[in-house]
Amino acid sequence: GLAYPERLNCAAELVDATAERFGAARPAFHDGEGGTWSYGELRRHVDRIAHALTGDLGLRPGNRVLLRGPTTPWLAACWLAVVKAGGIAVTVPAQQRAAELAFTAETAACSLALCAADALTELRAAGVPGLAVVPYGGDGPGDLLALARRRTARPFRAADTAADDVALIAFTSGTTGRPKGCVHFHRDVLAAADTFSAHVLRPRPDDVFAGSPQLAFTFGLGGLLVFPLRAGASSVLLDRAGPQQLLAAIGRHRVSVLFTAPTAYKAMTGLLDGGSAADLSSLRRCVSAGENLPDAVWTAWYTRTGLRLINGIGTTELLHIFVAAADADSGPGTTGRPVPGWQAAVLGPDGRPVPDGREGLLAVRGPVGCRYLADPRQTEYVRHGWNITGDRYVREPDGRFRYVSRADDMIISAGYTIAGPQVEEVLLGHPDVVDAAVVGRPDPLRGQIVVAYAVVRDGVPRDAATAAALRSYVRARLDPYKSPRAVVFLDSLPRTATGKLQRHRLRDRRGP
Ligand code: 3SK
Repeated sequence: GLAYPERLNCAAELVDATAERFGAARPAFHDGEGGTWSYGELRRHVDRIAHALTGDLGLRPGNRVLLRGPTTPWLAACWLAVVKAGGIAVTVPAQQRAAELAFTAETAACSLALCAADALTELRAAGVPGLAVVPYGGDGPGDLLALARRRTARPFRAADTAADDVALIAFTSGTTGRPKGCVHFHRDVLAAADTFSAHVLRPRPDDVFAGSPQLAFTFGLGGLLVFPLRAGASSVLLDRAGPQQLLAAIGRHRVSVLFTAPTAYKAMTGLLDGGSAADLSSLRRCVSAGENLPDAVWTAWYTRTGLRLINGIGTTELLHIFVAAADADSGPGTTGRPVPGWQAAVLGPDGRPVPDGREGLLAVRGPVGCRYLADPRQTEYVRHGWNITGDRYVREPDGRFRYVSRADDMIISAGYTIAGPQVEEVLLGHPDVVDAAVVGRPDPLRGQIVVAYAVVRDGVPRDAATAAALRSYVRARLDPYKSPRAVVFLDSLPRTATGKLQRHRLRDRRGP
């Protein structure tokens, strides 16, 4: 098991202890413009900011601090400084708008907000009473970094936090409704690194990490900040991290560890197939999570790069990945095994494990637990002593777990139960289909009918003939009742900021 000392500050562990263990001269962060900070520089920036937070801004242990800005080393340094000073980091996605910002700041009871100087308008428009907004990275005298520069260069003594004092509150991305704040301790942050990263990813100090998720999402916080720093490695923090920018960054920084979602792997493969030049020779570990990984995406990436994607499932509630397929376990159609330190089971409706090969709800338990901030949905997530993720899975006789669908993605039509994602996966294999979502639409005769929303390649007619071709393509590969009764063409599918499909928005659509 994981044994942490009773007094523990995860930011001090990630910066100070790593600098001492691996050397202060080693690179810690690269920005998108060619700048690099060593661990020594990172430590000095974090300490000066922490002095300014506690000295100029009156931050006290336990205060909640909203963090908002593009993914840069300065945002990461602010996060580390807040946590090192005993504050609680509440990072929001850079694109979050006023109404949502107000919801987050008020729900998490933030008293201070640190905001990139060029992104203040929306936060000011949120008008949260009692929230002091301090810019960073601007040129005003009250700018956090100006305050930090005027502060002593003496090392900052980390707040004497307990291992189970709160370090961060992360909000779920809202695939199923109103975002929920998830509370995580200092030890949870290190536990994510000491389970998934240490045992499955196995990074080395000379690794260079990069990826697309923002630090507001725990997928990104782990993959781009916590895991590289815990391993003495470095991380490329990119403000813009679309598929094109990722491909460019991999060659430029000799990236060896990549964290992104299946849609980005699919888009990168598409760019490479379309003739985009990219040097991927430095890559050795590629992690896919955030959504189910379609078989076609696994295979296309493997064919292109020779690398077996590390497929994982994680949640904001449990901070990071708890079931993963790497190395020999990795292949199309599997999420692999529980990460060492975690247990997983497939439960039936009575809360008991079902036999291998049978479908049920994925249940996990391990070193990190789900603690919602005052939300009654806690008792839906934590049941029978397990965390119920809301995903339907099968455990195969070889002990690997196979994804079926989100529990609420099942379509019941004329007495048949159909997993929408299975139909999507088939549609995605069609050469004209760029993106697809399959949901149930209420129907007086059948209860529900299967409806496919499809994004097709430029130039492909969005007409009845294409719809019929897609339906017969599915019929040729799945039981006929699974074939969509209607096909609707869209320019793009509704997705959250993390790229997760929002099927509920399609289910709520009236008409086509
Ligand atoms: O959002 C997710 O699905 C996720 C995936 C991996 C790690 C953490 C998270 C929240």
